[in-house]
Amino acid sequence: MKKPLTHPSQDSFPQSPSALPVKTGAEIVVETLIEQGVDIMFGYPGGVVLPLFDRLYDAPIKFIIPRHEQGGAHMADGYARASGKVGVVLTTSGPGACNLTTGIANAMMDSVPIVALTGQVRTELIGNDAFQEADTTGVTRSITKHNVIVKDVKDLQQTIREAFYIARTGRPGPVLIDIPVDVEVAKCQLQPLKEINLPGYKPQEKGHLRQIKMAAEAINKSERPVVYVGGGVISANASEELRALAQKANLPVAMTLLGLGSYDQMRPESLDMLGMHGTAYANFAVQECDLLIAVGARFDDRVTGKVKTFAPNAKIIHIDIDPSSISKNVAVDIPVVGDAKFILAEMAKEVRHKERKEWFDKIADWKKRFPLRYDTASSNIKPQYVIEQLWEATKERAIIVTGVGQHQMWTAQFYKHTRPRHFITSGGLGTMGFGLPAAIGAQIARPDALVIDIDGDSSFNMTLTEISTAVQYELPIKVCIINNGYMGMVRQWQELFYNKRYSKSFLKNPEFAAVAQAIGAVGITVEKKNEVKSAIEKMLKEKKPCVVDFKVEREENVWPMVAAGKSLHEMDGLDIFESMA
Ligand SMILES: Cc1ncc(C[n+]2csc(CCOP(=O)(O)OP(=O)(O)O)c2C)c(N)n1
Ligand SMILES: [Mg+2]
Repeated sequence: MKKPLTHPSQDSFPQSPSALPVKTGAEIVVETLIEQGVDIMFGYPGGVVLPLFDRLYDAPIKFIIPRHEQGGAHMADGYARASGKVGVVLTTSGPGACNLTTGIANAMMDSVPIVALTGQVRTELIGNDAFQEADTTGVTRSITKHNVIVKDVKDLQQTIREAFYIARTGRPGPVLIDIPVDVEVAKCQLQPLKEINLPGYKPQEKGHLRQIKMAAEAINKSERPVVYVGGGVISANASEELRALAQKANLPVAMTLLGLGSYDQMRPESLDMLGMHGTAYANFAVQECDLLIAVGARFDDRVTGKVKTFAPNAKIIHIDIDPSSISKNVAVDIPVVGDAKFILAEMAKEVRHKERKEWFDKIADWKKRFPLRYDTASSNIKPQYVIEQLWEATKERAIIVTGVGQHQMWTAQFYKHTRPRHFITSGGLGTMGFGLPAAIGAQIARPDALVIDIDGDSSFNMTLTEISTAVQYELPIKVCIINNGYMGMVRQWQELFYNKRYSKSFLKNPEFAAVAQAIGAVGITVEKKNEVKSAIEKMLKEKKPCVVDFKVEREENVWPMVAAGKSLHEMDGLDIFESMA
C-alpha cells in the first residue's frame, strides 16, 4: 500500500497550480482516495453514485461489495482495526446511506477511523423529498466525529483530505462526506496538496512533560498500583511502550474489552479483563489499589460499575488523547492529554522498579482463589470449552472477531489475547451482527492471517447474508457459532433479574451449516463434546469460508457478573467458582 500523504510541506509539491489538470468531481474523488493511500474500499452502488462507480471501473482500488451496506461499514471497521489504516465505505443516497448508520455509530463508539462517502441527490433537489433523498448529514451528525456535505466541486478534494486527517488523528473516528450527484459530474482543477490547517481541531500529540513527571512520581510512590488499559493503547500502537513501562515499574495491568490484546495475557502481571464480566482479581485489584493509571480508556459504565464506589482508595492518572474524556465520568487527579505512545515512553524514562511484594502476593492469592472456571466435567458442549479448544488449536495465530452477547464475553475471558489488533469486537455500541462482516474486513486487511469469527446464533442471524461476500471474494474466514439457541445474554438477564421469564429471547434458527453450504461455503455441525477438537482441525484446514455450528449447553451463564448499578467488587458467581474448585 502506498504511504498516505499526511502533512506535506508546500515545497514538496513543486507543480504550479495552473499546471494541474481539470477533472470531474468523480475523478477527483478517486484520485484523492489513491493519493491518501486507499487501495481497498467497501461499498454498494446506486443512482446518485454512478459517476463515481464509473470512475472505479478501472481504478487501482480493490472493491468489495457487501450484501447490505451495514455489512460494508462493519467491513471497513474490521479492516481499520486489523490494519491500523483508515477503512473506506461508499454508498448511494437515502437507503444506502441510512443502512450505514449502525456501522458508523459502531465505529464512533469504539473510536475506529473510517471514511464514509455517500451520494446525495442533485443540489437543487435537496429538501424536495427527492427520490432516495435522506438528510444524511443530519441523520449522522451525532454518530460521526465529523460530517460534511460538499456543494461545490472546488471544495471536494481538500474536504476528502481533511476527512482522512480527522478520521485517523486525535481520537480516531468515522467521518462522512455527502456528495450530491451534480458535484460528481461538475469539473474543476485538481488542487495541490497543502498542509491541513483546521481551526478548532488541533489534536495534542505530545503530553505535557510536567504532567508526565507528576504521573511517574505518583507511580514511584504507589504501593498498590493498577494500570487500566482501554482500546486507545491499541489505536495508538502503544503496546510495546505499555509493556516497557509496566515491566520497568512492576505494574499489574487490567484491560477493558477493547483493550484486550494490548498487553500479553500470558505474562504474570496481566490481570486480564476488568468490569462487568471481568476477572475477580482485576476487579478486586481496582477496588483496592492506591493508584489507578488509566490509559486510552474512558471509564465506561460496563467497566466502572457504580461510579461512586469505583476505585475508592485510588489516586487516578488518566492518559488520553481526547481532552473531553478527562474527568467526564470519574474525577481524575493527574490528567495527561496526548498520544499514549509518546506519553508511555516518556513515563517509562521516569519510573523506577519497585517490588511491591505485599500487593503482588495479594493479587496472586485472588488469582488462586478465583480463576475463571466452568464445569469441565460436563458431558455437554460447554461454550467455554469450545473457546478453550479454539485457543489450544490456534494459539497466537488467529485474529479473533466476535458478535455480541455471552459468546463475546466468554471469548474475552477464555481465549488468551496476546497481541494488539488480534481481537476485534464491538464494545461501545455492542452491535449484534458485527462479527461476520468485521471478520471479512479483517481478512481483507490481512489476507494471509487466520481470521475466526466466534459468533452467537442470534448475532450471526443478523448479517449471515455476508457469507455470500466471503464466498464471492474467496476469503478463507472461519465462523464458529456458539449456538445456545437463545439470545443468551438476554436470557441470562431474564433468568437473573426477571424470574426466568424468557420473554422473546428465543429464535428458531435455520440449520446454519446447511445455509452455509447453500451459499457456497463449508458447513459443519457439532453436537457432541468429543467432536469439538476434530471439527476445529477440519475447519482450520479449509481454504473456503467455513461455518461451524457448535450446539452448546443452552442455559450456561457468564460469571462473574457485576450486576448493573453494583460496585465492581460486588460480583455474583464467585461462590459458583468456589464450588467448582
Ligand atoms: C443489534 C442489536 N440488537 C439487540 C441487542 C441486545 N442484545 C445484546 S446480547 C443479545 C443476545 C445475543 O444473542 P446471541 O448472538 O445468540 O449471543 P449469546 O448471548 O447467546 O452468546 C441481544 C439481543 C444488541 N446488542 N444488538
Ligand atoms: Mg445465542
